[in-house]
Amino acid sequence: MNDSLFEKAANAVLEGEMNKSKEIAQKSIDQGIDPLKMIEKGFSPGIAEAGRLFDRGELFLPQLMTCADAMKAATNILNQTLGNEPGNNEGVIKVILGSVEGDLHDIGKGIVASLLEANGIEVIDLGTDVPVDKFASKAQEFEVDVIGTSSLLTTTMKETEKLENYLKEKGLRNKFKTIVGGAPVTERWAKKIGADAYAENANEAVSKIFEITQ
Ligand code: B1M
Repeated sequence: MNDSLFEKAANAVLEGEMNKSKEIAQKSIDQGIDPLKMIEKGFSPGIAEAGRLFDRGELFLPQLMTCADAMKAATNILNQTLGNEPGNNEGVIKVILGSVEGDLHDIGKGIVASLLEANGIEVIDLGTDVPVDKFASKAQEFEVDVIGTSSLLTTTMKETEKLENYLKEKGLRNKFKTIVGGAPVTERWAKKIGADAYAENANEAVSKIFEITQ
């Protein structure tokens, strides 16, 4: 039963069918399917396949954008069911999140943000294309515990190293913990640049943030 809904979700994204995606997202909520499981097993394989076809030149950018819109419409619905509403988590761990400068990908970051909030972590989401000085100034302004970056491109991934160096230069490195994520980012990269943590997915982001802020 779930398997066929997962398959339908993947196909709706791959075909760029926004309305169908929304319908399937709503149906999965009505059926009581875990929203994160629905994203990971249903919608994500669809966008991953779209990415593969794009890579092979079998799908063009406008089509990929339509697929992304369908994916985003579904995750927007599912993210809301992950847990707490934003703003209900005052007094606990505070995390600033953003996609690094030059990076406009934000679907995964949105899922991470929602799951952190669902786990009682306060999230300040700076959006996309965030330069390192903005991460630093907003982290100070909001007195956060953790700076979290998302990078989806091999080129923009280097911004995370820039951030580590910037924080050091400004004497701020010890004030905040850092966590990095996004498809091309690895544990090895995180260690190389001196980030405090790496998370492969939204669930891991939650556990790693609890770990580094203990
Ligand atoms: Co882009 N794109 N894209 N794209 N896109 C990739 C990343 C790519 C791998 C596709 C491909 O060629 N196969 C490729 C990068 C190649 C590379 O760098 N080696 C690529 C490219 C080339 C580009 C453009 C340059 C294309 C062009 O213009 N010619 C362009 C760049 C724009 C820019 O950023 N400046 C571009 C544009 C776009 C769209 C706008 C069309 C759209 C983004 C829409 C949006 O986000 N609003 C898009 C999409 C959708 C993708 C793919 C297909 C899917 C990304 C996604 O949403 N995945 C992607 C291929 C792929 O990743 N398989 C691709 C689903 C999401 C749930 O997963 O984001 O990985 P993900 O998030 C996960 C984890 O990574 C992790 O948790 C999340 C949930 O589990 N995670 C974190 C993420 N952030 C985290 C932070 C953490 C912890 C965990 O802590 C803080």
